[in-house]
Amino acid sequence: MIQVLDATLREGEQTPGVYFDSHIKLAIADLLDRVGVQIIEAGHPMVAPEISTAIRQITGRKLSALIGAHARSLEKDVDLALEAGIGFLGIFFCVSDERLNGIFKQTLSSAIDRISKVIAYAKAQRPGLIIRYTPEDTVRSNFKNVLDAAVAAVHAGADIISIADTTGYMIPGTERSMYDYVAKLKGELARRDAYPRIAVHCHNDRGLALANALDGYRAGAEIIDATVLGLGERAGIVDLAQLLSVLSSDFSVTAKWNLKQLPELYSLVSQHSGVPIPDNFPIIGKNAFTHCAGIHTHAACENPVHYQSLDPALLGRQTDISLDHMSGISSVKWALDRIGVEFDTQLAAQVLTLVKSVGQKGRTVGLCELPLIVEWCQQNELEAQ
Ligand code: HCA
Ligand code: CU
Repeated sequence: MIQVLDATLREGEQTPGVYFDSHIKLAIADLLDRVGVQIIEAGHPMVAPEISTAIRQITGRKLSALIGAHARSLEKDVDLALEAGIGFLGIFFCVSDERLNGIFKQTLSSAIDRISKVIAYAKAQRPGLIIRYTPEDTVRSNFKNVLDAAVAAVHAGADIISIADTTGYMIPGTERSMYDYVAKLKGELARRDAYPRIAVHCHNDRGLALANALDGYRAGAEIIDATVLGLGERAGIVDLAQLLSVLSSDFSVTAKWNLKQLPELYSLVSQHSGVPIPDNFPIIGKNAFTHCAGIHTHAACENPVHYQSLDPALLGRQTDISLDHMSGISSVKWALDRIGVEFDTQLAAQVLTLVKSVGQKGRTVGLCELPLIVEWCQQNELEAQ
């Protein structure tokens, strides 16, 4: 069964300017738990004492989700994470030749030693701990280095190997395919008697994070990382709402996710991150299920499926129709019905004229403004008699 790991409180806080106060972190964790994500990566305790405390408070809430922390490949990071009471630990260490030679000044075998020691140390401290090892920038690192490090990590006690596309480098259907990478790594690990669960962590630098994550899933990845609003370093990672919606509606995943909680979660995170939700943001944006042009609204009023391939009810939302310069008589008919005004051809034509003229000023007529327009049209009609 596929598991979704939400990293809003860890990767999401790596968005420039984003920091969630501790009480907001708790509220976000609660909502993520209500959405039903299986793993919450609650932070990197070494970053600040407040983060350690917040992780401890989140683990103290006894949520259904597994609560995790992020750690470098160092015993002191592991100790701090364990003190926070976590059940999941993500340990990362890059094993690309460029990074080993240029930054860490280490050989591959000493890096692998370090990774194995830290993993074995963490497992010895808490045997039930679920450990993920991530070779950072996995997909651009030498495959042999990744494989050697992953095999050693699994043999030292890692349960999960995460394939990180740290720079959003992968492109489906090319030689940089996440599908091929997952398939190849799984195969090679099995040949070395290592059978970890595979996770994918896809950055969105090319706008392909979700496509790459789904590619990884089709090849057998069992954990996908995401964040609310796709927050994270640079262009961020996979957006949680998009991921859950596509898995639920297109891949028939029947996990116990409650997508109706997503709008509340998104508004909380948007408010406290200062990152606005664009109107045209898929799934959650104001316009995600709103039809505009007359031809569209005419067909959508008959049956929304003509212009909609996702059911807004999944999110507890409804199909909407905007009233502006593109509107047609069907849009007005729909809107009059919504505000409880009986349809009349003449009235509707007048309302449409006014709606279009407001729309040409670059504004949409809201349903609360519509009664005023109706009244004005009726008054105008009376005066003309
Ligand atoms: C980071 C990089 C990371 C790590 C992912 C992981 C990435 O910010 O430390 O540890 O699984 O994209 O590689 O987010
Ligand atoms: Cu990342």
